[in-house]
Amino acid sequence: LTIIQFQHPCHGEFNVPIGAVVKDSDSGRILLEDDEGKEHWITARNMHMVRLMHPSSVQGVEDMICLGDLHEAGIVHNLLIRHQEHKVYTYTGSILVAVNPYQLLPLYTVDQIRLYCNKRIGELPPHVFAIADNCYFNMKRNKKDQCCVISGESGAGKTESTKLILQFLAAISGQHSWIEQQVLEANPILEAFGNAKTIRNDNSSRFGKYIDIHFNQNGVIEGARIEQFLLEKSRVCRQAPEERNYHIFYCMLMGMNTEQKKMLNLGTASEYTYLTMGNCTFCDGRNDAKDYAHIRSAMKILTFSDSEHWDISKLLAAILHLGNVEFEAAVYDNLDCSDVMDSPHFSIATKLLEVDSSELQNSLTNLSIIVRGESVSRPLNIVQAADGRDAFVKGIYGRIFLWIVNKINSAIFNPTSRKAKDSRHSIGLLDIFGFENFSNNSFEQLCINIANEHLQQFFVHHVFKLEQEEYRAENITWSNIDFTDNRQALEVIALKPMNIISLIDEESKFPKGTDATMLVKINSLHGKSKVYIPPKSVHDTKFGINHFAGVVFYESKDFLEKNRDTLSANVMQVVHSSKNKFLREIFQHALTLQGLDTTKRLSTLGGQFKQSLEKLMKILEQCQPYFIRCIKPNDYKKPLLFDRELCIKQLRYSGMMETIQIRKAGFPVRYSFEEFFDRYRVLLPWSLRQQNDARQSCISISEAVLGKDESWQAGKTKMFLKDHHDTVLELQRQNILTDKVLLIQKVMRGLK
Ligand code: AOV
Ligand code: MG
Repeated sequence: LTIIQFQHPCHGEFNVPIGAVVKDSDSGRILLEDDEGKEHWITARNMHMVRLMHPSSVQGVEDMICLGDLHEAGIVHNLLIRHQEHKVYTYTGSILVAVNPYQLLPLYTVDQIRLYCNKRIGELPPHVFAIADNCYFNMKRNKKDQCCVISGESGAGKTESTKLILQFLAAISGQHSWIEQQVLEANPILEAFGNAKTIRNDNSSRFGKYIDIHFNQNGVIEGARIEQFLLEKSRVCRQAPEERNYHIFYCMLMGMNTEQKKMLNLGTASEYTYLTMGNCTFCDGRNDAKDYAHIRSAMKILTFSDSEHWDISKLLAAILHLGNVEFEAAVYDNLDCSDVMDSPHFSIATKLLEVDSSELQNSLTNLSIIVRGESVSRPLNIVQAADGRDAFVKGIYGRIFLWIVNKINSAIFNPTSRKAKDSRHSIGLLDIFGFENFSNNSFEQLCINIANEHLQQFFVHHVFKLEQEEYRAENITWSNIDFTDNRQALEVIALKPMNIISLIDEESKFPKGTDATMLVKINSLHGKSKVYIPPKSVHDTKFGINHFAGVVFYESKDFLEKNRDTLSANVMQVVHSSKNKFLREIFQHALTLQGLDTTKRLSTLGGQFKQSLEKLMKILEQCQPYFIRCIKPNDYKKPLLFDRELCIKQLRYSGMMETIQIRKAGFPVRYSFEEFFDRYRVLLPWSLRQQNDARQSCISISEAVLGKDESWQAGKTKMFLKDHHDTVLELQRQNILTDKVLLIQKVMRGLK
């Protein structure tokens, strides 16, 4: 059998060769079976499309820098055959590529954790545990904070990878302590309140998180801190078809006992408007009742008291009842007005929120505005009233979420652990919402995609730019590798003066600004930019952005309102006069979190998000980063289905091809001569120990251990190595040190 590649004529944009074996032949034709099992006859006329595959592609390789066929077809073929063999992970040097298997594989057992503990990358088959272990090892060895940046589109496996790393770190840091348990149990709570079923992912993260795990001098977990980014609040009131609201609502309704439900007047999910907009109240493969029990026990572990849990439940129930409140049109003084329709839901909501019923009614159907220093009340029509109610609900839910994150932090954050900063270090795990492109995209998608744009820039900057700049500065023999840089796009969208986000922000602060005036401004400033695609006509409200991962069209309607994210003064008044202490507390707490007092103007959602992203990027820049690229193999959440085009698209925009090239040619591991000599002096041959030139000693060590080829280089101030050199050096050092210890033990025994 010959393994070959052939060009399939009908693959359009994704026309890359497919791997195949020759099955049969007859006069002038050959029959190929491609790597998905499909058969194709190739005639003599098309034989030029067929070529031999490199032997390394036949079995596949664990590290793509060893791939002989270094082109898209080779990469995809390698991932595909590994995927078919349930091999989820593949390296590109120390960068991990993880293809979502969509099935539970026996890869994450206690035995596997033990196996990967204290092993260098490359010693064992690629694994997310190996990345976690090397993060931990490097933190201790280099005494430097580490971070894992996990990227990939929605459903690719970022959140699962994050959980696996956390589980591994908790296991190897080794104390089975309360704090480790608490850090692990924070997840089910965050996911209950911040994840939901979307069409892309049954457990889609609707917020971003950065978990910073703090270790003491001995490498034991001492605490952690969770930073959250921009929860998608609109989901509380509205869900697209086949999507759900946040898990917690369904879990609560399935898991609470009858008595509790009676106290909150709750029924089943199908009775609530807010839970049925997507026409989907169940999610295959999830057990809401069981999850509720887990959430409850996790809350106990994280020191939520029973009364705090009850306070949260009351507000969640109030949200559901408010969602069922309807408005009827009325006309007073020739003005379109609205009244709250009579229903038990309104009075139950009033009771749960512990507010005055007529005050709440008044605040939902009227708007106070200040005219010439005096407060004037204006009636709202039924649409405006419903919008106001939704804004109130989103305000409550968003603040519950912030309060919960803060509560979790107060349990897991150990303030003393950050004091002695020199001796204690951390590993940060970044798990944000993946790149999204739905048929209808709004302000939330823009924010999500900007966050992904930032991450891609961080990757490009680290893997391509910094690295090549350093080669030049250190006089390393190097031929430049081209790469696609999303810097310019990011500048237009979010960084340079008058960027798109800042224009949206500016228009939001402008009292007369509308979505339409906002579009006019963006058009006039960016109409000619390659990054921005203006609406097709004056009536069109959609604009496009050319992101690194593809063009996304955004519906500009409601952008300003979503960005302003304010509640009317009437609603705030109702909150302040509420007898529900918890309701008052979460509103007060949110203000202190933003560092604002009530008199100051709240900053916009986009503004806050931009600020928190920039802060995050600064933190990441201080760390030694590891990258995990999650790939989604198909759109159907199915095991063993590998959609070649979908994968090629993801590999392309993530710059995988160039990444393999630079990792193959480059020297991602760098040590100053002093660092290198300090650590590996034991590897210096005896005959050369008299040398006192640091550079020369490092070269001698490398020649002795790594050989005299061109695969490593000595620069002006540093040694430049490949990922596998680091592994070889560490293993040899370990061996020599172990031998020495054994020798000393032997001598000691002899002395006795
Ligand atoms: P995401 O975090 O990248 O999407 P998840 O980590 O939630 O994606 O993964 C989506 C689903 O894929 C999970 O619920 C699992 O069913 C499955 N999955 C992922 N990784 C594995 C694995 N290693 N083994 C088995 N199944 C897996 V999003 O948060 O939507 O951007 O926002
Ligand atoms: Mg996720």
